[in-house]
Amino acid sequence: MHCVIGEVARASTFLARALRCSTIKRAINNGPDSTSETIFALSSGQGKCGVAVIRISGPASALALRSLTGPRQSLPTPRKAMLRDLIHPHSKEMLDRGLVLWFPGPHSFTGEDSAEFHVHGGPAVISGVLEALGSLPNLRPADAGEFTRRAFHAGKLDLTEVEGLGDLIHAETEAQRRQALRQMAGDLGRLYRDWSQRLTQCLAHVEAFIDFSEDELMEHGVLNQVEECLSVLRGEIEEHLRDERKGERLRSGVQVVIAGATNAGKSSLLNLLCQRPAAIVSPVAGTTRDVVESCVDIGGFPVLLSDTAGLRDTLDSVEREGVRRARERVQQADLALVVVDSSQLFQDALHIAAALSTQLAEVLPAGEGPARCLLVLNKSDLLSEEQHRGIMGALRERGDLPRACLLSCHTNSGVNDFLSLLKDAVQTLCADPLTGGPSLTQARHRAHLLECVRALAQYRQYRDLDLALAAEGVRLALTALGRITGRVGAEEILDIVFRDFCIGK
Ligand SMILES: Nc1nc2c(ncn2[C@@H]2O[C@H](COP(=O)(O)OP(=O)(O)OP(=O)(O)O)[C@@H](O)[C@H]2O)c(=O)[nH]1
Ligand SMILES: [Mg+2]
Repeated sequence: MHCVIGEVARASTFLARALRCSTIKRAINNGPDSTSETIFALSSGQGKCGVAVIRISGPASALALRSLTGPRQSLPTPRKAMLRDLIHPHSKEMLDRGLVLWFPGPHSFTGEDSAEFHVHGGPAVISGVLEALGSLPNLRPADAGEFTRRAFHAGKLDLTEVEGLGDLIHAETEAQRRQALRQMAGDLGRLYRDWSQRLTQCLAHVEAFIDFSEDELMEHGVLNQVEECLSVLRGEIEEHLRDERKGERLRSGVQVVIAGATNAGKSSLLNLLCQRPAAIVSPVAGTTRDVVESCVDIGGFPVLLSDTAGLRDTLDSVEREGVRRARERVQQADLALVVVDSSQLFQDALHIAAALSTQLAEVLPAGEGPARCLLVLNKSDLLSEEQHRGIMGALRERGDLPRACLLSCHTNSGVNDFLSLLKDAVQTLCADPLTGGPSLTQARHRAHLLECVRALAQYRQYRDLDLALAAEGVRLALTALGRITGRVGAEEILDIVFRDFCIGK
């Protein structure tokens, strides 16, 4: 035990010291030639595991490989795993026996000479190899996302692909993984590059017209072609923007709020959906006051569920705040699950549908709530057959009510039907990552695309007044598109994009 604690302490002291050194080094050398440094990091996850992967990238990678595997050993065949003893270059102590891989640049992830050590995933082995690498000249620990940053600078990935890679690492559901893989494969980048190429062509024609039209060297109708091309392009970009944020929603999760009167069974529904007692359930009306959140996977789609305080007038100031928060959540949510106690509903048998409308209006004041909502009629176990039939009949007759289902959080009856209704609703709110064009997945993309559309409007506004000013609009549109893929102004955007990357990626 003592020994393990000692190893962990040694590893963290070493890492802290190495990170301090690397920060100082970078403060001195903050320019683009920081890529002449060789970086290393543990690329697999932290903690004990069967195999850990330590990655190196930069000009001293071959030296590092040789230093740890013995100078007499030849470099491994490129991209082929070789079993080697790993020896500390100074103490000559054996650190582990593991696989080494050699990726000579430019055919590597970063485009630079790179290597990987696949070692046993114990803390002492990992810290031993990291310390051995840190003791070599010109090697330093990598910053968060630095391998990917180098890949971007080497032109291996554009910014949308970098974002796709980041999303893939964070993907928690199947649909998120599909969308991230598609973006990482370059689908979105290709779409934006195609638009850029068409814009570049238009700009070239407009500039040629400005320069040569007086000499009558230009064909007639060039500007008409430009006009036609820009208007088609604008239509395509606007269509791409009219996505109701589906791609962004799939990336960050669908916000689903559970709302309704006190004691309807909202917290019971939350617990049922997340399969754990996330919220307190009790027969006391007004049990939940704060918003209780839980992330769940609904049919491969990420959902952030929020259970809220039951809506009622109250003199209790804490509960009043809870009700205010509940209403705020309802307004922000993509989908509301309006929970109703069906056994209470039946007391007003003649007016079931009217009573449901009233409860809905209580949760979703006109024009304020989310456009989409599902009615969850809970506590069906308390209904007689006849009552059950009465409610189903009322739902059938009133086509203006949202989609509804009758269920019991106690007996689980009706839960499967509810889940498929919920999955349908969530799926409609998200992009389908397998069909259609690629979706924009970040607010950043949207902002640059809107900038692009505005710049194209400048072309239309000035084309008959001042062609040079109109051409400037096309140039601005191109810049806006270039910012999405990182072709333009990358440095200022890079820090934002790489913020979520971890060390070793
Ligand atoms: N019979 C029956 N009782 C249920 C069902 N679902 C919930 N209950 C009970 O109803 C009571 C209230 O449930 P909660 O889940 O706390 O209701 P809530 O809507 O969160 O209540 P507040 O937080 O007070 O607004 C508890 O006693 C639950 O056990 C159900 O399907 N059938
Ligand atoms: Mg509750």
